[in-house]
Amino acid sequence: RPRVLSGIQPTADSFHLGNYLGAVRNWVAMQDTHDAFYCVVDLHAITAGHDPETLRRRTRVGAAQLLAAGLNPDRCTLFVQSHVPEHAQLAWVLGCITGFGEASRMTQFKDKSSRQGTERSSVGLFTYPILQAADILLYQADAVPVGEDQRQHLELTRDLAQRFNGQFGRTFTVPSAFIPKETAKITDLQDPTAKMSKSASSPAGIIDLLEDPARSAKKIRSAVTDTGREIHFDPEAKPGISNLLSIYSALSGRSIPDLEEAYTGRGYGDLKKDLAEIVVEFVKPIQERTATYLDDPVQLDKLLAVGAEKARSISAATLRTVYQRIGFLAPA
Ligand code: AQP
Repeated sequence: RPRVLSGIQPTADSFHLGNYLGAVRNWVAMQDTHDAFYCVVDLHAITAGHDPETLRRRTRVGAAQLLAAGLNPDRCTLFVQSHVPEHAQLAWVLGCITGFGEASRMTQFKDKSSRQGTERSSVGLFTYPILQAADILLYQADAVPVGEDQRQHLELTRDLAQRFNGQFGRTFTVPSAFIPKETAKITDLQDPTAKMSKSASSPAGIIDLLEDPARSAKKIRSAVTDTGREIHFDPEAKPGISNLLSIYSALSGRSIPDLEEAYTGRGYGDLKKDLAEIVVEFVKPIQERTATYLDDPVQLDKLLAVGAEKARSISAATLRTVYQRIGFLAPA
C-alpha cells in the first residue's frame, strides 16, 4: 500500500470547515487505500506564540476531533508530533541543506510574519516548512493530502528530498501533494476571496466544527454573497456563492451542476437556508463523538501513545539511515 502522511495544528479550540473539507475528509478516505499516518502537529503550533495550558488542551481536543471526524486508530496511525523526537531531529538536518533564499520565498511565512510584524516573528515560524518537510519525509510518504495553501511547502519538501537523495544517496521517497480541486480552498464567509483560517478569519467568517450549531447556521445565512441573483458556480465572478456551493456539494455528495439545476430560479436565501441545515446535521454527531473521546482523557492519551510508538518504528529507522548517510559517527 502507498503511504500517506498529514498533520494539523492545534492552534484553535476547534478545527474549521476548511480544515475538514480541505484535508481531514481526505485523511478519513485514505485510511482505506493507504498506510496512513496522521499527526497533531504541536511543534508547529508554538511558532507564533501560545499559552502552555491552552496548547495541551487543544492538542487533546484536536486528536478527539480527528477521531470524531472518522479516523480509526485500527486503520491509521494517529499521534502527537512532539511524542516523536525524530521530527525535530530530521528538521535540523534538512535545515542545513535548505537555502536561506529558498526558505525566504515561502509565501505563508510572508503572510503570517507581515500580520505579526517581521521583526517580532520567530525563527521557528521561518523554518516551519522545513519541519513540515521532516514530518513527511520521515515516513517515506507517497501522498500528502492538504489544502491549496500548502502546495508551496510540498514543493519545498520534494526539492529537499531530491537534493538529499542526490547528495547522499537515495534515502527519501519524493512525495506528491494530494489536493482535490473542489475543496482545495474553502473561503472565508465574510471575505470569500480569502481562505477560511483559524488565525486570520473573523469569527463571522469561519465555521468551527465545535461551535454551537445554531451559530454556524446563522453565519451561513449571513455569508457575503455576490451581486446578481443567479446560483451559478463561478469562483472568479461569484466567489461567495461558489464557496457555498463547494461546501454544499462536499457535505451532501451532490454535484455542483446538480445543485445549480436544483436552485434554478430560486434565491440565495433558499440556498443558504438549506446549506445551514446541512451544516448543522453534519457537525452535531462530530460534536457528540468529540465529547465522548474527551470524557475519557486517559484512554485518549493511551491511544495517542500507541500511535506514537507505531510512528517511531518508522521514523527512527529513517533517521538512523539519514545520520549514517550524512556521516554522523554512530554511538558505540
Ligand atoms: N480554508 C481552507 N480550505 C482548504 N483547506 C484548508 N486547510 C486549512 N485551511 C483551509 C488545510 O487544513 C490542514 C490543516 O491546516 P493547519 O492546521 O496546518 O493550518 P493552516 O493551513 O495554516 O490553516 P489555518 O486555518 O489558516 O490555521 P492557522 O491560522 O493556525 O495557520 C492543511 O492541510 C491545510 O491545507
